[in-house]
Amino acid sequence: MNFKRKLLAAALPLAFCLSGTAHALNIKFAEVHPAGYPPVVAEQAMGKKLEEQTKGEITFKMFAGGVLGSEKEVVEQVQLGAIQMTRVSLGIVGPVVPDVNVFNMPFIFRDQQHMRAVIDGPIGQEILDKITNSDFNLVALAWMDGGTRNLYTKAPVRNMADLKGMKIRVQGNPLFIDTINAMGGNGIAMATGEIFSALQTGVIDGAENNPPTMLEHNHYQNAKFYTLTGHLILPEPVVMSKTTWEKLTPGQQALVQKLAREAQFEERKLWDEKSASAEAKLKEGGVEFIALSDAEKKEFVDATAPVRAQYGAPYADLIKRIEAVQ
Ligand code: BDP
Repeated sequence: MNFKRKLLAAALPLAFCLSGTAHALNIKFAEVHPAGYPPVVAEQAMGKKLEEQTKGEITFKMFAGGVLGSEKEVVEQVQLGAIQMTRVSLGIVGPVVPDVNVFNMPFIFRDQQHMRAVIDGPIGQEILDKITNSDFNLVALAWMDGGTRNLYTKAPVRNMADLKGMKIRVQGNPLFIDTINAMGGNGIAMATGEIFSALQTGVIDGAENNPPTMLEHNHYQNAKFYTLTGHLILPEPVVMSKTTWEKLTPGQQALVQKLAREAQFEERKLWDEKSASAEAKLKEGGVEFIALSDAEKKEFVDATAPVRAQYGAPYADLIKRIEAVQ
């Protein structure tokens, strides 16, 4: 190579960088759920629109099925900017941003419709902003629906007394351990990916989750009783690393925000379909759904009142506003 050519070769990458066309921003999106799961589908649709509408300035790749790690590990990577986006259960965010724990309290929402009305309105935005304005280097963009969580166990739980002493897996948040303990069980935190074998080997007696997770993560194979406690209705924020966010132009930021919000409503439709089909498949797979009478359910609600009192104390006004949402 002669000298002139060498100079050209050295200058070219720089020229591309300056023109801004050569270095697309690549988004790796981490999901603990498998391909085809409602949020995964909605997030992929969001990514596709993002690629199209930025004409490839932003690229998007989904890493489903937990291949990039547990939710806790992924959140840490997103904080560092090594992974650009993820959706996590709010349960995992609580220990990092305690203000969000109001939504993580047992029986804080009356039902799924109430939760949706709250997350769609100003309170939902306030909680997203709490995440964004915390020191944790995340920008919270929208909410995915994660349905209602009920107990599933190897031996039937037909009332609260049956739960006594049972080891129940929860997400890594002390609030959830306290919740299960208040119900008489023994809350044990572990990552999603460990539940299947923990149920199989009897390390735990049960777990708690929505029907799609119980089905798609195969937990029903070793836990055949599903008690409809409805103790948690957890929405799930879609977050971007602030490090990534700050690399976007204001126009790109607005687009990401808009598309994430669209995904919030698209996922909801998918969620309702999936919940219904998961319920049917679980029943076909031999799972007994155990309905509770009002009095039986009230036992669970009353037993967890101290947890709400403890964790909700700093947020009395917010809780009143949540209760007032119709
Ligand atoms: C599912 C959530 C997922 C959690 C999982 C769990 O969608 O984000 O990781 O529960 O309990 O419902 O670990």
